[in-house]
Amino acid sequence: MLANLLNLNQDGFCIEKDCTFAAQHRRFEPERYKKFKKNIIFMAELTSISAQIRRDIVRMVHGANSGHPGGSLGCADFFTALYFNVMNHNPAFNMNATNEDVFFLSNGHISPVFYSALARSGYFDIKELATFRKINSRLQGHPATHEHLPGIRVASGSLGQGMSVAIGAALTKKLNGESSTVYSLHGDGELDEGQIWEAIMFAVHHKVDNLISTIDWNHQQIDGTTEKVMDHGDLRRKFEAFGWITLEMNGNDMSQVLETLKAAKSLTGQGKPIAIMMHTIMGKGVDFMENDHNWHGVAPNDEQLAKALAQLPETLGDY
Ligand SMILES: Cc1ncc(C[n+]2csc(CCOP(=O)(O)OP(=O)(O)O)c2C)c(N)n1
Ligand SMILES: [Mg+2]
Repeated sequence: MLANLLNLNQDGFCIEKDCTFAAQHRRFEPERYKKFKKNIIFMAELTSISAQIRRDIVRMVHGANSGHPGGSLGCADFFTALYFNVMNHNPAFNMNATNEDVFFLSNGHISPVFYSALARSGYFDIKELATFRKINSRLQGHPATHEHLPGIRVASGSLGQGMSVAIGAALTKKLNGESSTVYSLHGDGELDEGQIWEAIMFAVHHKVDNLISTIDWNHQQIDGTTEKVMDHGDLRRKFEAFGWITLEMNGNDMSQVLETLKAAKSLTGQGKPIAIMMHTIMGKGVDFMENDHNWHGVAPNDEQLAKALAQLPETLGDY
């Protein structure tokens, strides 16, 4: 199945344009070739996980006839990289996260991608994804701690609060002498909230250098483009002006996401918080949802679901 996704033949050799590279390295540099082959299969694994997460998202939102597919689809690659490669975390969930990396979702409306990533990485049974937004489900529209869903450490959905929470956790880890990292994710529309900018200043003043905050810079929000609703200008320069270390990446290119998150990790411990400006496409992976704010929080109907699923390969098996 992975071979099909990447056009590898039965021996794992690339059938497409990288062939020449593969053939050369196979013949002349066996060690380097082995590394290349391992990498390409590893990337295929991550890409196949994010494809399944995208299927989960549209099926969950369709099943509930409500929810937020747009931002969720755009952030599927980021969640895959975090939960399947970058973070040191334990799916045998422990609220305190001692000696673990922690992630806080501040833009809580994109819960479908969060729930799918948690289930797919072993926090709870993938079958539970079918209960999304149903009465008495632990998978509420916006994550809440009183549902005791493994992986959820804070309620979110009321925008603007998650960076303050992440800073609190990051300071706690420093006080406890822990070297682990705190990650947070924010929508670009979410940056309209004043509390975020207080947190941005606070993190610099208090040298919160074990925090990596990512901004989903998709230029879309609930009622239109961010340029139309509230123009942020050059977000990267704003974070820099406030004193953060900043990085930028294409959040829908798995290798860039991995590289940038690793670069961010290597910049921790230098007295400054780190922000990643993540360019994504709202609705990524479903052509009629892409770049359209109307898919911020609307469920696909039966026909739209079928069209969407035809574009999203089932790689790990549907729930
Ligand atoms: C404090 C607060 N104000 C308003 C809202 C309503 N609201 C929900 S999502 C959203 C837009 C968020 O935009 P963005 O973070 O860019 O999300 P995207 O559309 O890209 O998924 C708004 C205004 C909210 N959830 N919380
Ligand atoms: Mg947005």
